[in-house]
Amino acid sequence: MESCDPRPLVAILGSGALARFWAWALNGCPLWVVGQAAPPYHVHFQGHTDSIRPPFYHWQQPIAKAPDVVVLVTKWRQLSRARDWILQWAPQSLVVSLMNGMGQEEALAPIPPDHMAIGVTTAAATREDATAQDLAISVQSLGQTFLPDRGESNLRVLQKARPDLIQLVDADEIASRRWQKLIFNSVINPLSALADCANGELPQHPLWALSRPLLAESRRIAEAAGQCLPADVESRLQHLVQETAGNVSSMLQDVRHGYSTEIGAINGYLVHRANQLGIPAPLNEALTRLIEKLAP
Ligand code: KPL
Repeated sequence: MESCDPRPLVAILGSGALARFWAWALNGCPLWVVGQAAPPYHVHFQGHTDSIRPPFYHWQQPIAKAPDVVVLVTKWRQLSRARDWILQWAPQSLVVSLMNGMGQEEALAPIPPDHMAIGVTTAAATREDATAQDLAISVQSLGQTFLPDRGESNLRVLQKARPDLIQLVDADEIASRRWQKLIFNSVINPLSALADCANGELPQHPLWALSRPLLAESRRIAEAAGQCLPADVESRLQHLVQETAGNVSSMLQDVRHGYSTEIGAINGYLVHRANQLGIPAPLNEALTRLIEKLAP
């Protein structure tokens, strides 16, 4: 029987830490998950455990009804599979991308830009899978999630479902937030992956000595690319490190699981922009090479 629920049907693409986070955060909305690792997911947050069992489809499974909204939270290594899935099953849906890094627009190119809302999130969650059947995450920080306000009612409904997490902001603000997140990721992710430690232990690690010059280099690239970043970007970085202290960064999680990382969409993207702009990016370049060697 057709559902008469007026709320949009949401499909979450991915089954890693962030996908489980969103399945938990939007629990109660009509949603299902598409990915590799079938629920139940156990979510540890502030001393409590919630177990959720959203309806689930494997990538290759046919779906019964096209979703209204697709929340794209896969890793970059799964992006082409996610793109093909969207083109096959959800060509008219609104795609909300909350992936790390930059360049999604180009990578998702056949999907028309007016079907896409590229947002940014500072939510932090770490996978804690005990076994392949026992899928768990610990949520370190709910963070904040920003989505571009283009007047879509489906985004408004999502925002209303979680007004504590999701804010709709204008195009300039979203661009600046995406760059800020990119710059923070360009420091925290590779340094934590090389130091092999949780975010909160980074400031005590000798490699953290690189954080200042690296932040300055990434910032110069952003500014040369026309971004105006807040003056207190350095203290915002420190705040993010503290807020996500218990988190194992997504890059370190990838390295520990033997997966390829998102370095190309983070520091690699900054190197690419620096080359286009004719400015040097030695630290971003060195870190990109080191991480590519660590996790090819
Ligand atoms: O985005 C993150 C990541 O790990 O990719 C942060 C916010 C740095 C949290 O670890």
